[in-house]
Amino acid sequence: MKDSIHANWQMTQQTYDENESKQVYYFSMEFLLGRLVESNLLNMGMLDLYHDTLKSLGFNPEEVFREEHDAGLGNGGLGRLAACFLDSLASLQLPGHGMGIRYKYGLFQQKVVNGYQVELPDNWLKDEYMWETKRDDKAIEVRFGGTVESKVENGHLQFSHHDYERVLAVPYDVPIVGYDNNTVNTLRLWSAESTTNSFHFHSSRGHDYYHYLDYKRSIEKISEFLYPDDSYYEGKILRLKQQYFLVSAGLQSILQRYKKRNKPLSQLSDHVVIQINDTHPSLVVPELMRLLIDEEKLGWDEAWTITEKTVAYTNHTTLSEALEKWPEEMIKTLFPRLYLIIHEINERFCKMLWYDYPELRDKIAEMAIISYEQVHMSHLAMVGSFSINGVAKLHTSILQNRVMKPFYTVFPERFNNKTNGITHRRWLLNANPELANVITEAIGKEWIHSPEKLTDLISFASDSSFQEAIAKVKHDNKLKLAALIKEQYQITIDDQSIVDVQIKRLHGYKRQLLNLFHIIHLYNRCLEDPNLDLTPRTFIFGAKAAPSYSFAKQVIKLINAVAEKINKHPQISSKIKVLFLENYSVTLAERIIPAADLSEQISTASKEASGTGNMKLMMNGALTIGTQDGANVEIAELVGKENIFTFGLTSDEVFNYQRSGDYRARDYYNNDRRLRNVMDLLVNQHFSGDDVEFKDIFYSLLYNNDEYFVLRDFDEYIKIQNDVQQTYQNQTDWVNKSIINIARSGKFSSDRTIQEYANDIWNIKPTKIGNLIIN
Ligand code: 26W
Repeated sequence: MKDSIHANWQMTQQTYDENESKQVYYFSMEFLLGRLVESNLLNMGMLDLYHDTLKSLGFNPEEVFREEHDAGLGNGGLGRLAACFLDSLASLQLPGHGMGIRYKYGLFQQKVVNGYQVELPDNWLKDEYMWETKRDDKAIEVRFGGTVESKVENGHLQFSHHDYERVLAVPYDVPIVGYDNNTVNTLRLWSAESTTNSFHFHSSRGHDYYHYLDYKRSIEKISEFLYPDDSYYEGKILRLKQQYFLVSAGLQSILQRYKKRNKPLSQLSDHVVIQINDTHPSLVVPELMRLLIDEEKLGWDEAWTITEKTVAYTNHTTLSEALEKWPEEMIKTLFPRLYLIIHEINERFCKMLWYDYPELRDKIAEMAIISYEQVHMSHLAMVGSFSINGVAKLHTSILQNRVMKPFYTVFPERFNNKTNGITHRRWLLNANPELANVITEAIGKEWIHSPEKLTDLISFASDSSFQEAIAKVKHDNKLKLAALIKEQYQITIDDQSIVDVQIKRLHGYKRQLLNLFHIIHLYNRCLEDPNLDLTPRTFIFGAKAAPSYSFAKQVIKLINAVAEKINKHPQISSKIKVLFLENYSVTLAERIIPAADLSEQISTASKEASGTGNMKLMMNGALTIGTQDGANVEIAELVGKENIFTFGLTSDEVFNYQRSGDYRARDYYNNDRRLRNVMDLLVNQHFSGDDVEFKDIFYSLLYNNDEYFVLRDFDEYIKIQNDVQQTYQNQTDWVNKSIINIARSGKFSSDRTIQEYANDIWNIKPTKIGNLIIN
């Protein structure tokens, strides 16, 4: 398999060069690939053959595939989106590649010990990584620190950089295999290495060898680990170094390849487009300017025209605590030349605002790239790119009308929406082959190439034999998940129960706490009335918390404490089970999602930019219980309000509360007995022998006025959860809704998303790769 991939890989790159196809480079600090053996076999059309061969040799294919370690080079949504995009680019025969970092350690492995999250290093490269190819011949030097001098030469101001630290960036290429075509694109992951010739040995200095080892360590640190922060910005100097390392190595390698085409730099944007995944790689703007001005000797205006036409920016969050702002001093010290360039971009931008937008004069301080000794990366990204996009309709409109409003006034033509998507090949065809088969039997296999064809299933929604087949697949998948849970946790789950899942990073705004309050409320009701008629439910959580986010870690402990109490209760445990599955990852998601009935998408409205787990679950036949947030809004539009469980504050209501300041969490506590009965259990040692264990959670709700409106949405959530149970009791009705959800999910294939990026932003077309003639 590897050989045929490598042959197609070479062929693809050669064809791109010969045809001079325009190339997209997707710059991202994260690529959350998961495993590749099975998905590559699937895309190569060899999965069935391998299955049969392994079986005939006496192996269990699943056990064999389990040997592969997940490539966990991402935190959550942003990183997994990048991986889905690569799959779609290759499958649509588009010349698009990833640029990332080859972290020695991926996202930490999570263990749950005594209910607490413990983080262990993810040493994914311990055994050789079969998919990567090291390209020493393509190594590039990246420079940090030092000083900059300027002098006038031939009437031009020239800058020279001295006393910098040299870091060698070595690329490791991973092939990205398209589905049922011959395309193989590249994910280029950069590793930081030192060379003895970049270190000055002085024979007179006795300790040089130790200095060298210190130096080597300090360089290798740059690509050592992925920061486990998701939606929370921390100004760590090493993270900034990582960002520049990716940007500088990536850009230099792109320019080297471009130059082989013998075209003038003025045409760069006809051949290359750079999409930046959030602001993390936004130093591409000043770095491209530096390369064009200092190395290629272009003038400022020409360099700026090229840069602005080449770079495009995607925003993935409006949370103010997640927007990157680096201290001016840090940028100045680490990248003295880039600092001067950013300063100049800022001066020109602010002047332009002053003269061309008199109505915005009082907004200049707020819009500046550098202000109050900080560099605002999103401002830099917006000023330096020709396209600015959000990731769901609601998110884009919040950017335009609120968070980035003055920028929208200045650059209205730059803003656009690209609703996220997921690759249906991994998340349906590969993760849930039984469902894929049932679909194909009903409507043929056209949907695999054209996922929007899934709408043909609509006419089967009330067909009883089709319903039966769909219900059987779900049940079989529950049995498989039950077996995994039994093996790992020695807990038996009821295969007739509603499988209710919330799988995503742990964060206040995602409101795992609201889900848990519903569970505790059901528990209280069972205690009050042992004969309560409750449809059995299995609540599944999967979530990693950032190691420094103590609130999130306490929520994990609380989930586990509640689980312990309920699962051990002699009567209640037959109706309710609560499971916190440790080490949530791409691979675990592939096991849970096919078995899910209910998809929890309950973020505080306005806070979840899009969500993509919502799409994966929908595509696998789960019904959504959700707020009107992110892409949930578009799911509701597609399936109709009778096929989704919507509740809670709207984003406008949330903004109004925030503006007026008249939300009073305590009133909800005082006025709702059920809520009081739930919350009091947190601080009266019911779930933990320790009465201070959960007090921070309790206080955040009552004394810090419940930032995420958990108490406000509690009542509506309980009510709609009751509707869920009612609907589930009528299986015909439930399965009918489930089929409608699957049928409408084709819109959320990342093929649709990538086609929109290709048409509206990148202006790229497919390049067909010929068949290799193998004699
Ligand atoms: C600098 C710290 C930091 C790290 C990561 C800040 C912000 C991030 C990401 C932008 C957070 C993220 O993953 N955002 C998610 O992106 C997904 C893909 O677009 C969306 O579906 C999620 O709603 C959004 O939270």
